[in-house]
Amino acid sequence: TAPRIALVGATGVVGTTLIQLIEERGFRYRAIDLVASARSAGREVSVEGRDHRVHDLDGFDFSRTDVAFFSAGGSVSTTWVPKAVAQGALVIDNTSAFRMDPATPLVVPQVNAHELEQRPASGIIANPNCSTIPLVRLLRAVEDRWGIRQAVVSTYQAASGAGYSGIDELREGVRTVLEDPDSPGVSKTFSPSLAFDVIPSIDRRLDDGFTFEEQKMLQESRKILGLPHLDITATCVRVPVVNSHSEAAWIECDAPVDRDELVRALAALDEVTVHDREELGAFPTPRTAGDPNRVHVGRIRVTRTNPRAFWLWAVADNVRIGAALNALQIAEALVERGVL
Ligand code: 11C
Repeated sequence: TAPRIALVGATGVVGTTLIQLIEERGFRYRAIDLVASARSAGREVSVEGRDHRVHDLDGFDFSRTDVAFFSAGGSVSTTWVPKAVAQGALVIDNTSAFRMDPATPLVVPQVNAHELEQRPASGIIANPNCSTIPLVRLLRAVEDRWGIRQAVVSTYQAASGAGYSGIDELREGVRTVLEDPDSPGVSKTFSPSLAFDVIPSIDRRLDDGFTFEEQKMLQESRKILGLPHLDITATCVRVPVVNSHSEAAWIECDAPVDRDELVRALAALDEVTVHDREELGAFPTPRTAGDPNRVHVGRIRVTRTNPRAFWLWAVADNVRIGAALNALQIAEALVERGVL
């Protein structure tokens, strides 16, 4: 029978998108509970044409839940995921709280679905960071054919990575600065204001000068790909884009790379579109890439001075591919394997 599901963070940008994807993909469930903080509890949210009252997380009983999706932030997950697991729910967690826990698989179904054959020891399956997911989906194919020696990545991350408050702040900041170019803009979620600017700092700063977001790209990629020595370094940058993260990656391989073969290998991947026409405008951008359920790749260039290395440009909807869709695809894979 279909699972009983709970969505924690149901009114946030990831929770709202998860509901849309459940509807779009026809994910079958026996019961659905929408759960959120006290601030949003009591609201009515429609799922497949039926109104559901949002429950308060404080006091919610997970003993009637088969699988709980958590996307209400790291501190909510740190407190509540262990309680949900203790009450018997399997948790798919969208935050960084448990990703590096050795008993918790970190899964991108297109890469390591084999880790979903059984219920994990921790009772938790972690969903990776939104910039890591599209990258590892591409790196898997490169590693298998050419071997990866090193990858250098720059990200161009959208405001929606910080939820509705990030999107609202960008829109309000843009309006404010358009009216008064000397205004400092609006700066609560982002610092400084994101309007007409780019900010080379996402998540907290670590002792070595990298940010936690940059560290996630290294550590999570190693874990998902099962390559503990993989050499990836990143600079993560917030840009004034509403939705969809972009990345420029330079990847040096062990063997020389034939561009045509690389284009074919990437285009053959599940749910990946390679934009490789010669006309101007063939590259993907956050606003023009197209199908938000696919990873879009373009600007594939083998480095002239080093034929073992190449550049690519990737665009992926961070809320879908980078969060809600990946989480739902984990659940779909669990159902397919009879784990749920
Ligand atoms: C951002 N990547 O764009 C972040 C959001 O570790 O799940 C997701 C943070 C995380 O701001």
